[in-house]
Amino acid sequence: MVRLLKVWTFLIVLVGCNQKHPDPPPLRIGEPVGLQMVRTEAQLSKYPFRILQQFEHPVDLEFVIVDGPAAQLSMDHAHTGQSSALFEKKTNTATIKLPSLLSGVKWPGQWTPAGAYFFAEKPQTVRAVYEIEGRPILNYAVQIPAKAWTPLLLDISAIEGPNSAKVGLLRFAFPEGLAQPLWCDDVVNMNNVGDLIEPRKDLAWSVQERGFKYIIKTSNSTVTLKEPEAAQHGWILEEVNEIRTRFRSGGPEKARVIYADGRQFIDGVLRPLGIKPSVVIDIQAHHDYPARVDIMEEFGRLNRNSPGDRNNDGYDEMNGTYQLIATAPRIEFTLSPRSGLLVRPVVEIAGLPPGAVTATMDGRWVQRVVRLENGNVLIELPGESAFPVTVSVKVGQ
Ligand SMILES: [Ca+2]
Ligand SMILES: [Ca+2]
Repeated sequence: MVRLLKVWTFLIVLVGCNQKHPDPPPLRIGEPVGLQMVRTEAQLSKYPFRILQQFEHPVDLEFVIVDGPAAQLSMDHAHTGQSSALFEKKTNTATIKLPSLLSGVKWPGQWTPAGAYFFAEKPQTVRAVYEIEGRPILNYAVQIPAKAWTPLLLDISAIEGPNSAKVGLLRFAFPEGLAQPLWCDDVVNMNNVGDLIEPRKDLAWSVQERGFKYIIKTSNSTVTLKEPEAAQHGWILEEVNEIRTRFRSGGPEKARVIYADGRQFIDGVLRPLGIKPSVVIDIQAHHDYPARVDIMEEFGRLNRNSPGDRNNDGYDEMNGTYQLIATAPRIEFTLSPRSGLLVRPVVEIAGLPPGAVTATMDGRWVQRVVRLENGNVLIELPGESAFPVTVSVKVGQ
């Protein structure tokens, strides 16, 4: 039976793999971070889960082939319902018959990560293999922590070519046999395919999540960022809207901001995506020598203390944004180029009250105005200018 539910576990370990060629399989022991808590429960709850098997009745065990002592239903631990499948000591492999569980279901469609939850009294190494017609296609080893139901999911979307439409077997192997009992409850798959920024004619870019990766397409470039489930230093999405998307990582590169026009800043350094070199020169000059900002005092002030502002001049190099604080429902300011051109400057304004925001630049309407989750207002000013521009932003009529 297929049933939808929301994720409700606290400790989540998701494991993915990105493998294009089926033979030979990669052995990437320990690549996923595994035990780090990479997402909050609230973030995970946005994904629908489908339970393929709950191990509530003896007949449910027929969906598992065990190499070793026969699997049993156990009431000792249950992830859902009353019981789970218990794999005894000395079990070598347990194979889930996904084709039987998924008969009649379109595969994989949007349901790209698939796997199962495990529970052990002590940490347990598990190798997860996704097999099609006897050949391992995805292959991962991960350590399940002690005393916590932990999902081990494989990224089916990483499979390309004719194999992508075939339902495979999900094999869990235990090196040298299990030295302790292991409980398995819920075989699941998850739908995390979605357009974060839909491809549209009037937008120069799109942002999609598929399996354990983000795909950002700008007009001349495509960037694929692996999520922490698929790579040790994967990227966590922090913000996405029609102006930009922001990611962070625990790896050597910490912060990545990509704007719709292909401007990309990695740890505050401009790394343009598919932008003409002649335009890159102007963007680089604007980044190195940002404009002078004059704000009418009664409306607000420059924020010189944002975390990514290296020299406290009010321009945040990490995000490529001017940082302003409004002290009234409206704010007016002038940006005066110090070197070269202003190239689509982006301004982030804190302190504006809730409500619809409108902005004008030199009397013309500004189209790109976004209210961020934290209440700040993000504005991208259009075009390029060698001269000062005056901007007016207000909330309400
Ligand atoms: Ca159960
Ligand atoms: Ca600065």
